[in-house]
Amino acid sequence: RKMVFVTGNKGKFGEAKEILAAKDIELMQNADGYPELQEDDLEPIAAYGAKWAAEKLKHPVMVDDSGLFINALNGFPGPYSAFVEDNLGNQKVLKLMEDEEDRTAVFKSVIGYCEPGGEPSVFTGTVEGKIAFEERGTGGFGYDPIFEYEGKTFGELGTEIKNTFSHRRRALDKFFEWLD
Ligand code: ITT
Ligand code: NA
Repeated sequence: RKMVFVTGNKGKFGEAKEILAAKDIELMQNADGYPELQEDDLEPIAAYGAKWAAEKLKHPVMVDDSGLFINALNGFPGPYSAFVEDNLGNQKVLKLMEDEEDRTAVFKSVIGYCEPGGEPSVFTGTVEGKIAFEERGTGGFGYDPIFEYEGKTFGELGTEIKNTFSHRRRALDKFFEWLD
């Protein structure tokens, strides 16, 4: 089975490609993008994006809207995760967290899937972790060097281990089960 993943993010695409290859799905990247709604939750953003892209490409598509929700910051950056990563970066996030004792955070990935003429479906995966005090590890992408899972950052764990239990893996597992 073949699937088109509409994303401009190489890190996301690489992870999803690996995860879906194990399920005999060949993933192709389309980097044309889609309009991202301004919402507090990721689900409507993924649903709208998948529907929009399916109609535009006239092909079944999946998208992945993800974000890092930091409890001490009331869920920030959440739906603004891409903007914050691109314009502020991990160091500024760490700065915001400097005096915070509550380091808990949730990484969330929402896969949106849609076929032309159809309604979108969404599949959510989450993983709970902690915000580190400094960037550690060279694996992964984006927030991986500051997101700790059981003492190691995703950057230290590397993509292969991350892929066994990440937010993205959990969302893709739900998606795959539904496809079946
Ligand atoms: P799209 O083209 O797919 O929208 P994007 O990078 O703009 O790519 P999002 O809008 O979903 O993606 O923004 C999510 C942000 O969180 C973005 O900065 C990602 O790099 C980052 N991110 C998402 N998943 C991540 C992961 O597994 N590890 C680290 N950072 C992640
Ligand atoms: Na985006």
